[in-house]
Amino acid sequence: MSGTNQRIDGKRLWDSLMAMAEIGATPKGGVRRLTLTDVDKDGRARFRGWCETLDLKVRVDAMGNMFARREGRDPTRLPVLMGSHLDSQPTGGKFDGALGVIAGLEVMRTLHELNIQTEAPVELINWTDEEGSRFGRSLMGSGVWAGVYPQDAAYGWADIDGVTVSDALDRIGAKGEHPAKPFPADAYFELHIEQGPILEREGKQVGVVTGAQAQVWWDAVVTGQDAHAGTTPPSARKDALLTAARIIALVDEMMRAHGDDGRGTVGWLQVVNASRNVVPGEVRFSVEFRHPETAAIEAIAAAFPQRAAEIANANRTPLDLKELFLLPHQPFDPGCVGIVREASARLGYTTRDIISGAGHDAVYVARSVPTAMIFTPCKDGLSHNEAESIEPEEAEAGTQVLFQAVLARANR
Ligand code: HGY
Ligand code: MN
Ligand code: MN
Ligand code: MN
Repeated sequence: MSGTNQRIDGKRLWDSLMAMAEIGATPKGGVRRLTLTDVDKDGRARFRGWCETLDLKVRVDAMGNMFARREGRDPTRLPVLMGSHLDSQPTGGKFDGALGVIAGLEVMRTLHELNIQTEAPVELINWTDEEGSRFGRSLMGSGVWAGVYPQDAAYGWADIDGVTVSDALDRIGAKGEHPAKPFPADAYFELHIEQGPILEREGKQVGVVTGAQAQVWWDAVVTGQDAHAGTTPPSARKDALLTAARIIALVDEMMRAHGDDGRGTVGWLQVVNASRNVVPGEVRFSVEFRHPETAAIEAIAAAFPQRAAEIANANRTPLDLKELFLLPHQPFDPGCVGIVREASARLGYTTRDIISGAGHDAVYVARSVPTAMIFTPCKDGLSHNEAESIEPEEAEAGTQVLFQAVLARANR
C-alpha cells in the first residue's frame, strides 16, 4: 500500500499533543520544559515509550539527540528524517517544537497501523536544546550534530547556576554513546508552528517554508562600580545599568532602521548583586538581531559592537561583547520544498511561501541534508508565550502534509 490516499488520525495526534503538554504544564496553559531538566527527562521518556510501542529502534547521541528509526524495504536507501524539539522556553507554549515531534510520531503510528512499508527507512528526531534559553545558544543539539559547534565546547557551556551541558546530560542520563555527527540522509522535513501572524492574517492553512532568516547573537557584560545610592553624586557614578539601558535603546534604533523586516531584542538581563540602594556595578544581558537578508545582519554585526562600545565608554563603564553565532539566511532545498508544495496542493490546502522568522533545527540540518519545513498558523501569531495556541484541524493539516511529504520522498 503506497499510502498516498491514506490519512493520519487527527484525534490521536491531538490527544498526544495534549499528553505531552501535561509534562511541564504551567498554570497559565503553557509549558516549562527547559532542556536537560527533570521535566525534559520526563518528556523524553514519554516520547521514547511511544516510539518503542511502535517497534521503532531508538538511539541517542552524545548530545542527547534522540533518533527513532523505522526500517524500509530497501536497506540500501538513505533514511528520510523528520523531527523537531521537545524542550521549551521558560514560559513557552504547548506547540513550539512539540508539534513537529508529535506529528512525526503520528506519521510513524499511521505507517505502523496501516502496515505501510516505505522503500527508504524513516527516522523521527527529538533535537536537544533547540531553544537556547538555558545554555545560551539556540539549536545546540542540531548545531553540534551538524558540526557548527564543537562538542567539547558545547559540553562546557553552563547555565546561570554553573551547571554545564555535560553535567546536565549526565544527570538526566541523556548522554548517548552515538557520535553527535551528521550521517548520510536523503531528506529532512520539519513541521512547526509559524510563530508569527502571516498565515493566520492571510487565511492560509499551510506555510511552504523556503528558508530561514539570518541572525546574530551576543552576550554582553557592562562593568561599572557598585556604589552607595545615597552618597554617590552623578559625576562619580559608573552606572552599568544606565549603560545597558542606552544600549537597549540602540538595539531598538538599529532594528527600526531596517523597517518592518528588522528584529532586535534584549530578552534577558541580570543586574549582578542587585540591590535597590546600590548603583549597579555589573550588568549582563543578551542581544540578538535578525533579518531576512544576510547582508543586513553582517552590516549590523559590524556596526553594533562599535556603537555599543562608544556608549559604554562615554559612561565610563566598559563593555565586553561576546559574539555567540552569526547565522546567514538559510535557503531550504528546492526539491524538498517542491514536495511540500505538491503535497499541500494534492490535499487541497491553501498555502503561501514563507521565510521563517524563527530559527529551527532544520536550519543546521540543511547544511548537510536536503531540508524543507512546513508551517501551520498559530493564534494571533503568538509564540514563546504560554497563550500559544493552534486549532486541532490546523495541527492535522500540517501533519497530513508531513505524512505525504515523507511518503513521497521515501518511496521515490
Ligand atoms: O529563537 C528562535 O528562533 C527559536 O524559536 N528558538
Ligand atoms: Mn507492534
Ligand atoms: Mn521551536
Ligand atoms: Mn522556540
